[in-house]
Formats: sequence, structure tokens, C-alpha cells
Amino acid sequence: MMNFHNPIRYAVLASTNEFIMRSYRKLPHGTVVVADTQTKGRGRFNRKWHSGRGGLWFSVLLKHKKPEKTFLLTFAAAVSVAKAIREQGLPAVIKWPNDILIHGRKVCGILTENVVAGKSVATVVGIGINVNNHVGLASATTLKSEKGIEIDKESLLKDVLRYYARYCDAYTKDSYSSILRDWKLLWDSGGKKVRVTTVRGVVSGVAAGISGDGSLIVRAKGREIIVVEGDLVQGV
Ligand code: BT5
Repeated sequence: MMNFHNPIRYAVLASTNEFIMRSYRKLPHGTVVVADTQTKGRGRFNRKWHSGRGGLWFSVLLKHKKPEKTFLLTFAAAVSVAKAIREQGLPAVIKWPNDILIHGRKVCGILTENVVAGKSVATVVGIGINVNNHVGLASATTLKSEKGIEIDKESLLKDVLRYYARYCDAYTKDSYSSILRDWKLLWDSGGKKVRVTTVRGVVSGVAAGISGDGSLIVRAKGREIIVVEGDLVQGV
């Protein structure tokens, strides 16, 4: 059984992902690092992640031997966060690849970073949830503003880790179907119009599904386009 260690806590860190990436060799599988604020919170493609006081900013270290399956650890994290938020009675959904939205606005982002050495992988899954913090972005929301009351960050963290432990057990046992099934149940874009900005250009069409490596399949003019990485906008 996966057992997440007592979180290592800091009042301030540059970034919980950076912290683990720097010392993953010395840290055990299942390490969790939490910071009250981050001074250099990061998103994908080196973007900035606003990490003010009142939010839940943490990273999990997972050591494993399945480099080609790492995306499932990110998917499982998205499902765990969405389920924990739904327990609060809020309609959280997943936006490919790994954002959690409530009423179309981003409440959580996930950044996964890997160090691969042959078959051995150290995966750092960084999760940022807007809880009681303030984010000055029109595209963002917080649990507090959605619910109208302060949310207990500690019990939210426990809920996310409880779900995540279960999916990590499934991952260890090569039993990936529950992760993909639950991800698809909470996925919001299936069959809808999307536009994805990638480094190679913009892809528009209908979100048709997810391929075996977590890529998005977009159907456009009778063709299927596989999108490995990008930023998705729905309904355009
Ligand atoms: C993400 O990147 O969404 C991944 C965010 C991961 C943050 C966690 S916090 C703990 C751990 N430690 C870290 O340093 N990072 C992880 P991306 O999909 O690239 O989205 C980034 C974009 O989201 C930015 O360019 C902004 O537009 C927007 N954004 C920034 N801060 C936000 C926030 N707090 N809430 C919602 N949107 C935000």
C-alpha cells in the first residue's frame, strides 16, 4: 500500500517542485513537500504560478521504473484533486492535460517533472490548488470564492492524498484502467470543440479522445491529429 509520509512543511520555498528536484536522490519514495507560499512557483513551459498565502502548494515524489507510463501519475493526480474538490460539493472537471476547472475557471494546475536514468524514474508531481488565496487573474478561481466560505487546507490535502495513494497502488500493480476510466469520467472536453495551441501551430477540431500515452486526439475534417503537448481552449 502506498503510504505518503508526513509532509515536510515550509513557510516559504522558491518552489516545492524545485525543492524535490534538487534533492530527490536523498528523499524517499512517497515524500510530500508543502509550502505556505512559493516565491518562484512554476507552471509548464517555465510559466509563472501565482502562489500566495492561503493556497495549497505541494509536490509528491514517486520513484518507479515505468518511464513510458509517467503521464498516468499526472492523470491520477488530476482525478484525485477533482474528486477531493467534488467532496466539497463543487463541480470540478478536468481540462486536458491536467487543469482542474470550476465553472470554466482554473482552480488547480499540475506540473510533473521527471528525472530518468535508464529504467529508473524520479517523478515529481507538483499540485497547486487555489483554496483561500487571492489570484488576480480573470481565468482563475478559488475554492473559497466558489463556496463562499474558507476551506480547511489540511483536510483537503489529506483527501487528495487518500485518493492519490489508491491510484498509485493501481499504478504499481500495472492496473491502469481505473486511472484512465476515472479521468475520462471527469474530463469535460470529450466530443466538444477545442482549439489547442502547440509549439508547431494551432489545432482546431473536436476532442475525440486520449491516446495510449496521454496525448489528445483531435478530429478535424475527417482526420485525426495527435496533440502531445499544448494549451487547450474549449468551445471555440
Ligand atoms: C500549471 O501550468 O498549471 C502547473 C502549475 C503547477 C503549480 C504547482 S504549485 C506546487 C508545485 N510547485 C511549483 O513550482 N509548481 C507546482 P500551466 O498549465 O503552464 O499554467 C500556468 C498558467 O496558469 C499561467 O501562465 C497563468 O496564466 C495561470 N496561472 C498562474 N497562477 C495561477 C493560479 N494560482 N491559479 C490559476 N491560474 C494561474
